[in-house]
Amino acid sequence: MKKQILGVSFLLALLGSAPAAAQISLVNPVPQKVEVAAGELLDAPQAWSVKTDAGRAESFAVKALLLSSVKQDAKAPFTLTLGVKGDKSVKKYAKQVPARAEGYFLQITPKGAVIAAADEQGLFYGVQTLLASVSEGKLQPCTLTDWPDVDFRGTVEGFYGTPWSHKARLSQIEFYGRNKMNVYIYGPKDDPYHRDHWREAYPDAEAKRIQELNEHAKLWGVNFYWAIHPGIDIKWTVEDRDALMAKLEKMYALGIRSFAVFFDDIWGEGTKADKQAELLNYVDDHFIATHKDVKPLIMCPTEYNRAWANDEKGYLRTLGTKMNKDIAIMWTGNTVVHCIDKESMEWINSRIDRKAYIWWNFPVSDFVRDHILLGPAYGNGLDIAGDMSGFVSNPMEHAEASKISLYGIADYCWNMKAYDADRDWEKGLQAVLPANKDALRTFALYNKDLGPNGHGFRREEGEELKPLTEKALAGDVKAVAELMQKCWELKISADVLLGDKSNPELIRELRPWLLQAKNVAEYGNAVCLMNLIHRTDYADGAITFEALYNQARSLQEQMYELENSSVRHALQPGIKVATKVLLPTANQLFTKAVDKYNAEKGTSLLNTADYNPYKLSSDVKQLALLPVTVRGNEVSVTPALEVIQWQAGGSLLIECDRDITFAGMDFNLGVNDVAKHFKLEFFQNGAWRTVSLLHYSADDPVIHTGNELGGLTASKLRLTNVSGSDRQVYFKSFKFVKQ
Ligand code: LOG
Repeated sequence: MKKQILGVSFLLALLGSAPAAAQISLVNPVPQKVEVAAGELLDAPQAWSVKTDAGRAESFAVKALLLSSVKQDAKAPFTLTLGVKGDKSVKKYAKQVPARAEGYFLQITPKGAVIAAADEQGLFYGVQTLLASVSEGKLQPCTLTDWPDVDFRGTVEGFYGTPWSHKARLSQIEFYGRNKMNVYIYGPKDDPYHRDHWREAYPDAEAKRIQELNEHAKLWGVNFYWAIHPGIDIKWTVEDRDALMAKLEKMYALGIRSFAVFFDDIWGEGTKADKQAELLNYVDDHFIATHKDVKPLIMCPTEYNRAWANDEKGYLRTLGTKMNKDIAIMWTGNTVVHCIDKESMEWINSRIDRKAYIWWNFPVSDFVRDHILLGPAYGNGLDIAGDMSGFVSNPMEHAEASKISLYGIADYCWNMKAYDADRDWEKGLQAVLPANKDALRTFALYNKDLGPNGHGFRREEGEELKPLTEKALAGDVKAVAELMQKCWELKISADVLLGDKSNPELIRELRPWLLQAKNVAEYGNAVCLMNLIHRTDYADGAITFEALYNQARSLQEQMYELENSSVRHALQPGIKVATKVLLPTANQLFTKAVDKYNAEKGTSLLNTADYNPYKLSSDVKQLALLPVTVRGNEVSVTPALEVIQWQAGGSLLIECDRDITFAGMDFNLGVNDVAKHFKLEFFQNGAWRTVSLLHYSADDPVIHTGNELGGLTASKLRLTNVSGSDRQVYFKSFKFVKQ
């Protein structure tokens, strides 16, 4: 029996890569028009001679050629003729140049290549296309005409959590340039000089880093937007207006030429549409318009998605009518995290009287930090290029891992109609980890979905396993053996990746999930064997059912312990892998095998698979799905990010599966003097008992409990809004300590 099980070849996982494709398929984004010349592929030249007008030779576009392994040699027979429309060098090709900003014409023949572009940015992109197409040492004679569908394409570093490192940002910018994205909006929520201390100038060292990023962005054809987030405490006064202008001038002096102002995730004074419009018009008229070399201003509104838009109060229409038309307005879609379609574009555009600038909240994971999102970027309409002024993705704080989906997003924005998310997913994996693409692919198959979350945004994961899991659960032995092979594939991929030396930064980001994947895979293996071994009367040589059962139980615990260990980062509620199909199936198979064994052997082994002693529930919608996590004696609820609408009478309940004795507790709703509006109760001996709440000081929002909590033993606690009215608060932290 054992032989039969292990005979299932798990080596298959490592075999089979895609067949060699034509050189143009190496290019990202997919070019708009390509005519491939008949005949064989040629060897790429070892050297080329570059012909441009004198003035053009120094441009960033021509300099980008220096990154190629092909040398420049004035005597080389293979010539590269490069120029922008109007240049003498490409005069002959003027008619072929597409009349589109950033467009270019590229012709490759055995004797040389010509790139004639609409502008310098187009020339840079033509060079990128040429470089990508020869990157495998082959030359594909062809004629290509190319331009972007969307004018502004890129990312907004706009998530909560640890901002990207300087090194990660440099690498992102290069990645954007290579994949023809032209926007990087710098707006990390947790950079104090962006948000909490927006009035203050950057200290010198930080200012220098921003300057360096901006210079780097110029080399890669990326507009570095610096964003400011003043809404949290702005007063509509001349002083604050001047403080904003002064900060923008400071950033201009550093060399920044593109700016954004964000008003998301705030409440109160800062949310007033007419005031926002008035302020931004002032910035537009007295800063943007007076500096001739800056890009149009971008703003993120407070009502940045349809679910939060109050049409009757007319916030968006006010922006639409009052705010200068050249100021772009960002939009996340029907909800905070949502795919975008034609209908939703029409809805927003008709209100803001301009084309919305899309802020797509994918693959950002700041609201599901226990997951890492390595799946394809799918779901947006392919017919909306003409309805938007820009499209930026908000990525994960895991910069390198985000590149898998960003690769596809770059393509989507450039050539929407031809977009194929699955094809780009494969290409993106290859681009991010060429040395171990297959292992990354296998691992990524189990890291696509977000799990249940407050935004209701889910991704496909494990669809391909379903026929197998259904059969396995129905008792089909072959299916169970095949499922075991899948677990082996996952374990092998995780080990291979942990040993990868080609992209250490990626492996560092993935590490918690790689370790968890090994647990999940080993658990899956144990459970599959538990389901197979009954056919040999629950023992196969030295392997017994009970030994496998003990192994599976131990792995359940190991998974829980890893989730609550220091392997996870500070704000991360856990480490989840394969939660959509593989792990739930393994859990069901576990219960099934234990039940069968108990029934046949008269034993009473525990059949529950999922272990978590704490359960949170809430009728405050935005709190209902927040995970509870444990570290040592400290139990905490994962913070929420956006403004919480805590209705009158609404409460948050945490239940434990046993009595616990409390040592202390505090929480932070982000508002001073708010303790009086809430009631905290503990369930003790069949009744609710109230514990007092207080702030230690008037300007500290943290809420503490009275002394009566210490030593109190209870199994549940409940926090209720007793103010009699709906309250807007944050949910910045919530923790209690056990004795
Ligand atoms: C924030 C953003 C955050 C994202 C996902 C916008 C405009 N703002 O709910 O900083 O990364 O959602 O959690 C947001 O999306 N608030």
